[in-house]
Amino acid sequence: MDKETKEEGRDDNLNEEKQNASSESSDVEDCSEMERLRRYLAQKLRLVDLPAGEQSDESQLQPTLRKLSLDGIVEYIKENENCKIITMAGAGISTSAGIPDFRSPSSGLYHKLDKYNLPHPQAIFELEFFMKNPEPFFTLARELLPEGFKPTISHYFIRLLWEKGLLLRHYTQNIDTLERVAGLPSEKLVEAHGTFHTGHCLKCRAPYTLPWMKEKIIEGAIPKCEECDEGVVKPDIVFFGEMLPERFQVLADRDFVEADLLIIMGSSLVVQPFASLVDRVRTTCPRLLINNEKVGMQDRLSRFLGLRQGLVFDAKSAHGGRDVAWLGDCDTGCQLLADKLGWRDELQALMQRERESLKAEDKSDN
Ligand code: CNA
Repeated sequence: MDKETKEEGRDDNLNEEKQNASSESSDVEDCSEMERLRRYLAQKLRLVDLPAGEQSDESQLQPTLRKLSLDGIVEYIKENENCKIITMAGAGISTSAGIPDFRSPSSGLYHKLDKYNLPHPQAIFELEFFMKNPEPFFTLARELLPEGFKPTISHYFIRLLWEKGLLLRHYTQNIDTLERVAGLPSEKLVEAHGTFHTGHCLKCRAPYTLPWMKEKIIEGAIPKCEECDEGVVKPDIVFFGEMLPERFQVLADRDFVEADLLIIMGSSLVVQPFASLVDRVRTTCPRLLINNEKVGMQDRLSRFLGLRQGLVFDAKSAHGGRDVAWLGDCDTGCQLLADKLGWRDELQALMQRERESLKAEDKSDN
């Protein structure tokens, strides 16, 4: 190789290095552009997780969990005297009362709907389908009606949180009214998917009570409005395609930013907008899931984009580790939590008192 070729070669290398350098610097610019965008979103929308050390003042001041376990949650509650707790529940807190959930394999209602000949399982709770054919819903309602079902340990645990002044609010997807039966006051309760407690005529909106609807449904009749003589009376449960109650929207906006702890129990966290409530607490608020299975977890795309979405049961996450999954039966989980908090006797006494008074009510009804 002559000198000239060597020089040319060196020039080529230099050019390549310069090009690499300039593409690296444009990469750096791209990265900083991305970073700027992330920060902008973080500030404006509060959607993005910033790396540890760049968190807002809010998160630096707040304590996170020392242990990512039920014991860590217990410690956290004990140390925060005025801990404001939000509970979120789904059908799983009522299965031990004998009411099937939707999605559990084999025992869930969606696996038992063949006899209704539906276009798809969810149709039974779709307004459009109900308007055309209300019969399948009322046949199913006979199985679901709050008839003789008793609240579970989980319901009474939530009531105990209220009695201890720790319950900011209970958000439920359940329509079985068992929170009311357990004695939770209505101002502490958000029935996000409505309730069987009341009903309305779909034509003239005349209101009806649960005992009135119950009588018709148990007889096997489709409840027809006695005011307009035409409309079907539908329990005030929210069907797919209907708006959630205004109370849900108003209180969710107010409550979730206030919460110090979120406890989610017995839900598959797939029905929106309820499921996304878990993302509305502050980034430092610990979240405890008590459920048969892990649910509501951050998906890969959200993780890749750094979006603050879904539960992250991973101590190394940018959340700094604040989500705990306790897997198993809701009643067992609530009992264990009560035991560890030193509330065993109180929970026991509360349940005994309430169950006796429900028995007395049953007797006086018969
Ligand atoms: P779902 O989708 O059926 O999920 C229930 C979840 O709870 C699943 O993850 C189960 O693994 C879990 N689970 C079931 N039993 C237990 C248990 N004993 N201990 C621990 N985990 C358990 O129900 P979602 O509530 O998430 O779905 C929302 C729907 C269900 C709402 O629209 C409700 O109206 C509807 N629903 C309500 C009731 C009720 O009021 N009791 C009954 C059936 C369906």
